[in-house]
Amino acid sequence: MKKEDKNTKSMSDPLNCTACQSTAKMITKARKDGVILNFDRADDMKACPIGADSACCKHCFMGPCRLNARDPYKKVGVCGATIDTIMARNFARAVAGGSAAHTDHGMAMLELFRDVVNGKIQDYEIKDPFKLVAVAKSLDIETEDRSVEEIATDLYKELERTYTQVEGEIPFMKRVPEATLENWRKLDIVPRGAMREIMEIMHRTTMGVDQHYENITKQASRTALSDGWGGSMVSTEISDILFGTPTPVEVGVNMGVLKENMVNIIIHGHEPNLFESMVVSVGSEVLVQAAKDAGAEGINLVGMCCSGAEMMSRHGVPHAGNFSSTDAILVTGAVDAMAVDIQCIKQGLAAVAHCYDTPLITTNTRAMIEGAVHLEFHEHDPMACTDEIVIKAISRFKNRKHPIEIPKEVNSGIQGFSHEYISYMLGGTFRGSYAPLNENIINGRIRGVAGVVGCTNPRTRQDDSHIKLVRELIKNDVLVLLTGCSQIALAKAGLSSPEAAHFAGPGLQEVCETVGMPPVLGLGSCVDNSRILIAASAMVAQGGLGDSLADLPVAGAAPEYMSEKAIAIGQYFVASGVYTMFGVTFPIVENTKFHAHLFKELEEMGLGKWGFETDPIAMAHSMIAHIDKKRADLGIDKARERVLVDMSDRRQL
Ligand code: SF4
Ligand code: MSK
Repeated sequence: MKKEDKNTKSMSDPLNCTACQSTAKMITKARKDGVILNFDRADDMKACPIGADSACCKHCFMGPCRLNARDPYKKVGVCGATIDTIMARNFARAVAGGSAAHTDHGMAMLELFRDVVNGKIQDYEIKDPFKLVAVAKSLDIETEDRSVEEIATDLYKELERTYTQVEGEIPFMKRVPEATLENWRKLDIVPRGAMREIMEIMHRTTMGVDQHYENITKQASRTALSDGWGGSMVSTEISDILFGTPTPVEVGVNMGVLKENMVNIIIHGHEPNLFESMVVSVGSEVLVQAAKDAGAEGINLVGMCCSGAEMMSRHGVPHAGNFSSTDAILVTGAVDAMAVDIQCIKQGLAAVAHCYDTPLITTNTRAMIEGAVHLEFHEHDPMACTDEIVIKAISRFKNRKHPIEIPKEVNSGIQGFSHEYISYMLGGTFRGSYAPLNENIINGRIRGVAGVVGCTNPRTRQDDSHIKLVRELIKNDVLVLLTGCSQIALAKAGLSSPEAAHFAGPGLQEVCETVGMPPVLGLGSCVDNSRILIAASAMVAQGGLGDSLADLPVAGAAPEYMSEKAIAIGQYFVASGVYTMFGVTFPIVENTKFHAHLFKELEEMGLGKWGFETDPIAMAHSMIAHIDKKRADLGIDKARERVLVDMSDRRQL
């Protein structure tokens, strides 16, 4: 299923590549400078239509086998595999790849936590002991009269099961609403342990093992759930405990956060430990003095992509842009070093960095790039790496030889809405509660909640679908929760400020104005989609909106996704009961049994379902129609006539 729209337009106009003005300016400059960016490559590289439909298999060397999407049941592979088996296996492997990425990241955070607790690592500490206690309690770990170390040691042991356990249920199943969990037990999709689930999917999708698309999808669900309610959730919770739980903070987003007279350092990737250590290094008096001695006014640290989104949410570190802008920003000539760790790091960055003499520094043992400098980051001695990054950046500043052109755009907004803060914001600081959110959904001021997440993709106009989709949702009183590159797209569009409430429909606008919140709430990085699951569970636990996650008037979307991680996220949202829509393309052939399974039958089994739409307005209305159907099923559809907030309501809020 592939309906690209961008490539039918002329790519000579940068504004057909992106809705981001600063990225468009840098595309223009790159063309003048003779530098190739991801947009140019996307234009030049025709996607293989058979691959885009997932109608090819290269799981053994009797193939590769290619089936015809226009007549999907005419042929089978050499082994006899049908189109449904081939598509299901490819889909399941994407889920495994995405889940492995989140899970390995989560495991790295858990290992850091273990070594902080046992004293082997001295440079980090537990910043949020309250969250430690809350997470421990949620897993029935005894907390009364116990030290932070004792609780943390038990929490580590418990959470390690998320990865290594081979039988039983992963720990955070305790957070799943009972009716949802019972359905998962009945369907036999409760994850046992992430390593086992990913291993099993890889086994079952090799040649000649699992050759029933329904059974393969079952394992894809179990694996995806081990990501959303396992690897990703551990990553979010442990990162909050170690580095602090986000609370709202005003932050500038866009390329204008670069400063011509400062040493500019960009951190791009997904693991917050590198970035946390960078914050310490750029605060070093010795290094700041070295920057001044080199003629700079100081050191300017900014983030990109998801670790950038986490640091923006936790510490108010400015954010320079999302995935599709990571090479374009180097074209400013103002980036004195870009340090990267894992995930979503385009190899093409190396060539662009080389053109502007910007050091591109890889830091993680799992992720090296030919042509980049590798400075390995070790949590036992983090400053050895991060100080060296600063030194390299200062040296580049001193020897700058390329003209600097920094786009002026900076969009200020409020970021850092953890699921805890949503409950405090709506329920009161001393008695956080989801009751006001549920009440406002029941009385119809808020029609429902949408999670809009995921990447940007140079095969479609950057940020455009995110912005149009979200504006349409809030106009129709749907409260939007954002993560990852989507959060950055909406921040750049100015929707993260409370003043943007006037874009919302009358009910949502009243709630936003009463509470003083923006109509879109940014929750952090792509692993922080787990916050959406926790918030949804809290809504069910609060009561009045059904017994299971599948009952809630909610929907999800990743309108510009590009990563296997997004497929894993989509599948764990679907398995959790959410109608989840993707744009750009979907790796599946329509009018097949596997298509009907993902887009219809999963919902009949009490889960959610997939949807696909490239038009963001049509996508919004599919999501709204689904939300309205859930409202009708709950018997709260009559309350949608406009209810004004009176003084007593305001006091209550
Ligand atoms: Fe072809 Fe079957 Fe081998 Fe796939 S597993 S490449 S369909 S023979
Ligand atoms: S960084 S996975 S491009 S959201 Fe998490 Fe953005 Fe997608 Fe990467």
